Amino acid sequence: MALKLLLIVGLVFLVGRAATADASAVMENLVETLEDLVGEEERSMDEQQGLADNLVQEEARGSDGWTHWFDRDNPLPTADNEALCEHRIENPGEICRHPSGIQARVKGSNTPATQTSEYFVKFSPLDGLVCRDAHQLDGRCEDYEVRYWCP
Ligand SMILES: [Ca+2]
Ligand SMILES: [Ca+2]
Repeated sequence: MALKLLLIVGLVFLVGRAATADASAVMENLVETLEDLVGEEERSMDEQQGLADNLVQEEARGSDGWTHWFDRDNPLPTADNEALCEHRIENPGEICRHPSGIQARVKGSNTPATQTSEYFVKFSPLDGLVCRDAHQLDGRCEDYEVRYWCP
């Protein structure tokens, strides 16, 4: 890429000195070529980014699109904080950019969070799950684990 640019700059310089009637047409062609090259470079960077995103998702998903279960916190002393932002920080590259689903269950059981009748501050694919002890009738959240769906 750098070499191509150098050649083009050199050509532009020569054409500028030639000052023929065709010079402006040649210049236009060169400018177009330059724009094409820059466009190519940008496209190839986009492709690389797309590839990296795919790899991140491939690593995170099981055979069926779910990540593994995350359990980073315990209800004591104040809350069970299973927020997506925390999971991302602690597990770099393991969760895709836009999870479209979330499942939460009482850790080590098959009891879905939705069946505990506890109140959650956050519970969505882009937030994760946050349960505060103070919000519960019995003063204590269950210990939850969550996983994300990466389409
Ligand atoms: Ca409880
Ligand atoms: Ca937990």
